[in-house]
Amino acid sequence: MQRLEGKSVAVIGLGVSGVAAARLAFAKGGDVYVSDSGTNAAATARAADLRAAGITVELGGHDIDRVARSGIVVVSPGIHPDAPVLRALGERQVRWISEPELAVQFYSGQLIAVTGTNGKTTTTLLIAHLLTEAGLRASAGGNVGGGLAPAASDLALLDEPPDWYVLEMSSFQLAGVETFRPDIGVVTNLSPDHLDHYGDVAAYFADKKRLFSTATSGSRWVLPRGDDAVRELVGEAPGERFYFGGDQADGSSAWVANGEMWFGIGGREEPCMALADFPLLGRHNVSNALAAGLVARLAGASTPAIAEGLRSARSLPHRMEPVAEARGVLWVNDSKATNVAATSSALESIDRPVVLLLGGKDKGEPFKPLLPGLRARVRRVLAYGAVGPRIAREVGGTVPTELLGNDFAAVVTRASELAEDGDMILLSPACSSYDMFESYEHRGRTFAALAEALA
Ligand code: UMA
Repeated sequence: MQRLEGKSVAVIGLGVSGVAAARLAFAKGGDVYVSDSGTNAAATARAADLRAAGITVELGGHDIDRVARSGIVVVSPGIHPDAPVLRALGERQVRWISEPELAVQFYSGQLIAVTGTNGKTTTTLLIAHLLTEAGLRASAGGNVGGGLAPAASDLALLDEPPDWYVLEMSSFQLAGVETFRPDIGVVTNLSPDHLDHYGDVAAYFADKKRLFSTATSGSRWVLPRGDDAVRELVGEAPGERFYFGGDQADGSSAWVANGEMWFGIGGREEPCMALADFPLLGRHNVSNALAAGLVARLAGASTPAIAEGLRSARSLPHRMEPVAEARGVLWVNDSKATNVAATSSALESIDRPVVLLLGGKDKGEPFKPLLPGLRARVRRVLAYGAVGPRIAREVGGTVPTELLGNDFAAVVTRASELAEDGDMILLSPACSSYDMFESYEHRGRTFAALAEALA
């Protein structure tokens, strides 16, 4: 699809993806109508910007008749399938697509798509970094969020189109793909998630599976070795499979042996770099690096260039991000860990004693699954915030735990008093932040500022 002249395009939702889709469709000549059920200040400001550009915007509801008459309907990923607007469209048998599905119609280079439950953002941005460092022209975007990379549609409007588009794809976005066909598709891993959106795990996996719906014999898939859920997801999809994380003997193309990362493609086995030289913290990031390096090899980057790129990789904000170090104590901000699985994975990947800040808003998740990680690595749990008393009840009998209140500065100060030479003070709270902060970013920034002051 090169132009949209004479086509009416309806965009549902005026968040980051709605704005990007509307701008792209308008730039390509479409007759664009955007609507959002909200009327808050952010929506009003976005509406004003789009209207100034000449786009029709409605706030406070959706004109279903108008949407149903549109040639193309783009739905924002966060809108639940049971939302009245999508039910109404469903009743009229109106087909809709997701924003990246619109975007890729206007891409001129090769597409790398990254999905999975954890590690998507790190892997996506690392792939783009490795390709760029190797002298290839690459741009990253998609679900990434947090201002770290643009929406998929924004990449279609770049003055200088890249040769490689690297898109992070959530299950919500994959739910609305039709022609979306990655040249290289990556699944980082798979475990239950988003159960507040999906009725069950099967529905979540079914959307992820759409990554493979347009596969051809020319498709290339980068997959974790030994992940049964991923193997089932890929099924018999056409295309060549490349595995990371196993070992040389099991046919993996990227693996760790004797403390080094290795790549082996086309019968050529090459050591890449010592794990000790890889700057990102945690074992899960080694897995992300193997996946990203393997994609870069497939895209034509040399192993030495990948080693250079991995050496200069930097952790993303709020994801196992070292924020201070003093007197042998490392302060790490993992505020993005807003559920128990994320905190478990953080604990699994650390090999030094931890003073752990655990707490926030109560989402109802049990904390018992944290016990193995807590027992193995945690010197003391500091339970704080609205959910603090429940944490103290559920883990306090097994692991040394102190119950603190809602004064975050006091919590961080207490962590500083408790930490000994060689320890890590880790904010990996397993809860959302809304009892005390505006967002996980706000919580992470506050922690980093306090850490810097105390260290
Ligand atoms: N809305 C309606 N009608 C409704 C319901 C909602 O108009 O019936 C409106 C809301 O008022 C709101 C908009 O729709 O204005 C919702 O937009 P959205 O929730 O889809 O959010 P966007 O700002 O468009 O951001 C989305 C992704 N958000 C979600 O999937 C929830 C962003 O991922 C992504 O970065 C962005 O598109 C660009 O691709 C964020 C995310 O949290 C980072 N993703 C989840 C995750 O990673 O776990 C999936």
